[in-house]
This record gives sequence, structure tokens and C-alpha cells, in this order.
Amino acid sequence: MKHFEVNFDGLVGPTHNYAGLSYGNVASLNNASAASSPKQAAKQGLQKMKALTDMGMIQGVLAPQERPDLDTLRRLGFTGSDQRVLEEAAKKAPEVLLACCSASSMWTANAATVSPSADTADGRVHFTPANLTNKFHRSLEPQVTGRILKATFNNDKYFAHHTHLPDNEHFGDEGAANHTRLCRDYGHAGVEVFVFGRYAFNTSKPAPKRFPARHTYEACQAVARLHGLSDDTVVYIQQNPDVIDQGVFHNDVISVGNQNVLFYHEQAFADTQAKLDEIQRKFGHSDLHFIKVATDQVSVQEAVKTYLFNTQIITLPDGNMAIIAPTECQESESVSRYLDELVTLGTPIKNVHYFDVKQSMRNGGGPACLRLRVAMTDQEVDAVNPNTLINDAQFERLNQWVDKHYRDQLNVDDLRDPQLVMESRTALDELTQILKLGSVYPFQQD
Ligand code: SUG
Repeated sequence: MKHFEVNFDGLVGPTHNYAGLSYGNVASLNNASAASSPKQAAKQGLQKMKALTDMGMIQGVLAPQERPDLDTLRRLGFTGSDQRVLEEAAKKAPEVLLACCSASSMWTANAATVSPSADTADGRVHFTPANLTNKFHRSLEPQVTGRILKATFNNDKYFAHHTHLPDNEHFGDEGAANHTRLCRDYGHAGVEVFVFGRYAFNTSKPAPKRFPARHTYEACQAVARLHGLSDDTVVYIQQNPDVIDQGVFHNDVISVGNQNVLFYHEQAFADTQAKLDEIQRKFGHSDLHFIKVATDQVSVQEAVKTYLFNTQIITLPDGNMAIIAPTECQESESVSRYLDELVTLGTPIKNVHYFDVKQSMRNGGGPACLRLRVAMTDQEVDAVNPNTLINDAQFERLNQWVDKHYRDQLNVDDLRDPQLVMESRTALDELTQILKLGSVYPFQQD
């Protein structure tokens, strides 16, 4: 049996915009109200997906969500035709309208937490959509995310789908952005590392003072229980509260793991040495690489600006690892110097490839935010909805679909345009046919 890690990237939706919605996410706040290009954003994402397939990786795509979210606006008391709902919301609650237009589902690292079959009690791949309670605009995602995941991984024999955790800050869950898995090979049972920002029930424990800790310890434990993971192979680590206060709103902004490599900034975690010892003990095997980046090599501020740790570490078919980094890393003197050196250090990481994902970066989403990792056996890959896997034909088709439906430029004011609702629905309706997802969107269920 063969084993693969498949990246499922989020396709950027037609309403991609910069609304400054994410307090604690420096890029989102800095770019509030800038003009966006949904077409460019979607194409940058597709280019990255295609490049990974060209490297010999299996690559998937997850559909975006329906925005503007008119159902939520109606739930909040706006009535009448779609046009009237938009007009009234724009007039009386413009911030609420912006939140209901965000294309934030593109960052599929926040779509769910995934545990591969080698780790779970029933031998299936488990998915729990993230509830994303900390940000209103993101809390609108989990239900439809669940439907999209079920339509993508649509086989009960291999895939188990859970409901997202209760929608409350006590169980704030940001999904795989705060979860990484270390293993010798994708098919071997691994150590699942859950990272959280704070304890919900024990408020005497350390927590950030300035920016919110979105993800709780209690949420991590609940997901581990749902997935049937053994305590012997799970490690819970608290993020260093000080780095959250410097803009590290998810752990994947300061650390990333792949197979036997954990790449992290020395300030990433609380209680670092004890936790690394626990990982080593539970991992068992000696061939484990902890690659620490010291503050004098790259500061936390530079890591947040360049997204050095929001890189994807992938294992290529020849067994070597490569880093998929945003071009911001190449443009930074200290980070590019660090990466040039890293590939010579004798760790499994041998190459760096840079990608322009600037449209996403301006909202605080790097290469790793754009993907959800699913480690699978070849049988499990065969059970995935094949239309969601990228090949040359599907890449072409999705590019043409973007060309046909997406705007070149979008300003925040354009979000009240009822024409945008029609454009988005027409595009998404066609997308569900391209990906053969069935009726996953609210407008398809009316
Ligand atoms: O949740 N940005 C997203 C970025 C998510 C990045 N994901 C990972 N690190 N895995 C967030 O903060 C900004 C939207 C806006 O401001 O318009 C936003 O939602």
C-alpha cells in the first residue's frame, strides 16, 4: 500500500476583498479597504496548485463559500429582496455587510482538523470542521464547510465527518492551522501536535494580553476525543502568549511540521523544552529533526511579515523535502539568507520554491493557510471525489471558469452591488457542476 499527503487548497471566491476584519492579524488590519483582485487571487492559488502537481504531488481543491451570505443578513433582521437586504445592510450596518462578504473560506488550513486513518481508533480518516468562533465573519463558515468536505470525501467506509464543536469561545477551534502531525511515513501512526492559545475554563493560566487567543485547550481535547486518538500519540502545546500579542494569530504563522521535521521559531511555544521532550518520547524513533530558528536569525516581527513559517514543507516523490514559500520570504534579507542556509544544513529539507500569493498574503494568508493536508492511503485517495483532484484538464477548466466569472478588481463599496450576488451564484452553481459536489450552497437549497 502507498501513502500520500494530499494538499487541498481553497479556491478563492469571487468576493475576495480586504475589509480589515481580523483583529490580531496584522496584514488584515494594515490592508483594510485596499482594492482587491479576485481574479488574480484565484489564479495565484491555482498556479500554486498546478506547480505542486508538476512536482509530482497529488493536489486537491476545496470549493469556496457563497458570499455575500444573505441568509445570515436575513437572520440578523434584514428583509425583502436580495437588493433591499444589501442596501439596508450597507446603510444601517456596513461592518456586518462586510463580514458577510468575506472570502475567508479560501484559507482551508482553518477549514477543519484532519486525522489520518493510521492514527484513529476506527481506522478511518476523521474530519472536524473548525467553528472559528473568534471572528464573526469566519464563524459563518463551518456548516457549509462540513457539506463541502462531505461532498469531497464522500465515502463512509474511509471517511468520518463530525459536526463542528459548539459555537462558543470556550471551544474556539481554528482547525489545522493549529495542528501538525509528525510521523516516520504518512502511513505510520504519527504524533498529532495540537497547539492552543489559552485555557478556557482555567483563567488563572497565562494568556495573551493584547490580541485574542482564538483556539482553546478544551477544543483541542474535544477534537482528539472525536477522532479516537490515543493519549500516547497526542501532544498539546500552548502557544507563547507573547507571540500572539505580536501578531501570531495562528500557530502556523510560527511553526510547521512534516513527517520527521518540526520547523519552529524559538519563541513559538510556552514550556518549549518539556514539550519537545514529550514529542520525542511519543515519536519514539531517533530520526526526528527539530529545526529551531533563533530570534537573532529571524525576529518574530520578520517571521510575521514574511510568513517564513507559513510555508508548506512537502515530501517530494524522491523522498526529499521542499519548502513552498511566499515571495515575501525571498524579498527579506534575513529570511532569504536563512532559507539559503537551511537547505545546506543536512536536514531533509533540500529546496525552496517561491510563489506569489500576494493577494492572499495581504489578508494574512500564506501558502500554508491556503491548504488543508490530508494524509491518505492509495485506496483512500481513490475514494476521494475525483473531480476535486487537480490535473492539467481540471486546472485549465478552473482557470477558464475564473476568467469567465471573476472581476479584475473589487473595492469594498462594490460589495453592496446586487449584481455581485448574481455573478457569485452563477459562478458557484457552475463550479458545483465542474467539481460534481451536488447542492452544497444555501442558494441551491431554497
Ligand atoms: O482568519 N484573514 C484570515 C487569515 C487566515 C490565515 N490562516 C492561517 N494562518 N492558517 C484570518 O484572520 C482577513 C479578512 C479581511 O480582513 O477582509 C481574514 O479573515
